Amino acid sequence: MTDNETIAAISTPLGEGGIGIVRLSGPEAFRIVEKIFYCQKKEQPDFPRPRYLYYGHLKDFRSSFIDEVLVSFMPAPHTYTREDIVEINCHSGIFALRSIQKLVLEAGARTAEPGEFTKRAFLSGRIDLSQAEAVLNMIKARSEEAVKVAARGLQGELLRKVESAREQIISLRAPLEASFDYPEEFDEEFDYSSLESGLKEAIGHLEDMLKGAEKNRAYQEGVAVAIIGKPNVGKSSLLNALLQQQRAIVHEVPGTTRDLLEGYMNLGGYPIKLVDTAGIQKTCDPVERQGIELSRSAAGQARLIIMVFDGSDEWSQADEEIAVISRADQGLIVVINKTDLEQKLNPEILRERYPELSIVETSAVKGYGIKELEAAATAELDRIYGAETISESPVVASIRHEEIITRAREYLDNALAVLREQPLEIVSMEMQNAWDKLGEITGDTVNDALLDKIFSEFCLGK
Ligand SMILES: Nc1nc2c(ncn2[C@@H]2O[C@H](COP(=O)(O)OP(=O)(O)OP(=O)(O)O)[C@@H](O)[C@H]2O)c(=O)[nH]1
Ligand SMILES: [Mg+2]
Repeated sequence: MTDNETIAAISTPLGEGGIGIVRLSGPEAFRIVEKIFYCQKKEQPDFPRPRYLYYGHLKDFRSSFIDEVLVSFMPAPHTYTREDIVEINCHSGIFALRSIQKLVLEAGARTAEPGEFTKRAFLSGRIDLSQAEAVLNMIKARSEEAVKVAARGLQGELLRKVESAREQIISLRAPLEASFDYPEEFDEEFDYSSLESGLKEAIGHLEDMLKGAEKNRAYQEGVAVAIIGKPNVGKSSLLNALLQQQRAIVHEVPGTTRDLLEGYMNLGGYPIKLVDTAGIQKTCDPVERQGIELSRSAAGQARLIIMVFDGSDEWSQADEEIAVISRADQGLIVVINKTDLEQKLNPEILRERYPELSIVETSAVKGYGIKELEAAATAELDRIYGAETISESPVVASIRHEEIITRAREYLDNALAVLREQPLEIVSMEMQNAWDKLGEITGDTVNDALLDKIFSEFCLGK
């Protein structure tokens, strides 16, 4: 299935570092590197020995010295792509790496597309699509928990669960199909009840796979948390305190923050994208109004809202407008800030409005209550995503997988619904649809356009 070209890419980050790697994969990989690699051991009859590290240097076609390198030759099929692979360990610098990349292209390789090494690993059957996506998740993981989820995907946990669900569907369909092919042998009443209980069991398995999926996805993709409030309550100060850096401009003039400002942090293993927003109030200033629209849209997209009120200021209509912003499906934390100043805000107003929440009191300037705010946010995230630990939850960690399993479950639901009402051919077709759909996770029933889309999200060189 793979094309026959030999691909090459810089596989380490492009920057200054101890070691950089240029990697080649394909049938010409050895010959291409042998043209430019100079090494004393080259005359030995067993050169190049598999997975042996050769010291030498690279020269271009005008015999100019390029770099001192260590090169390993890994013959197919026991490699990442199942093709011949060569890795050139060189000095890591942008120009050093680029000049080696240019050299291997001159020698006959072509530049790899993003994710093409992993795509070849998939096309050659070394890994399935769920494992290929786990590779991507591993690279992009922004917390330890995200790494754990990706590692489980990489070891094929999702693959095994999906395959067993598909096998279950096949074995349920077998008697159905036999009754179509040999109707004379099935003149007795069809055994509806065992198919019914089998379908229910299969639906139960798919539902189990979806449990905890949202939490896994949160670990993998991160959680958007928006800080909202009227102007000057200390939103930017709280963002800075949480991020422990002077990320946002803080000023006594209300309306300081005009644009959305993002910072990244970790809360209880959840990678958080913390968004500071412009203070929301009625205004005629067109620029401020645009900023406020952005604030409202950031609040709308957030999974968790940190709603900030100024303890040193009396409750006002502007606070009233903030208090109605969060939706029932979002997490919410209510903060009274500026508790180091004389308090004019009556906290009862908030307690009555949010009887089920504990209200966090902070002073962003003095650093009071920041740990409590973090703990409250972590507890709220656990509440949203379910507090079960990661090892108990399944390995579904992407919206793509979630949608596929949900769709497959719908097909099985349909099969169950029409079981005693419609011809068995319809039941069987719905089961076939569920089986096909699940194949999109492993890559068994996936089209080229979808494959291209998935692999285009990879970085170059992977
Ligand atoms: N005393 C005291 N002052 C605070 C506290 N938090 C913020 N401030 C001050 O309040 C002013 C406004 O703070 P910001 O963090 O800029 O407030 P903001 O909510 O981001 O304001 P806008 O961006 O204008 O909406 C600044 O002068 C801060 O130093 C606090 O806990 N205690
Ligand atoms: Mg601000």
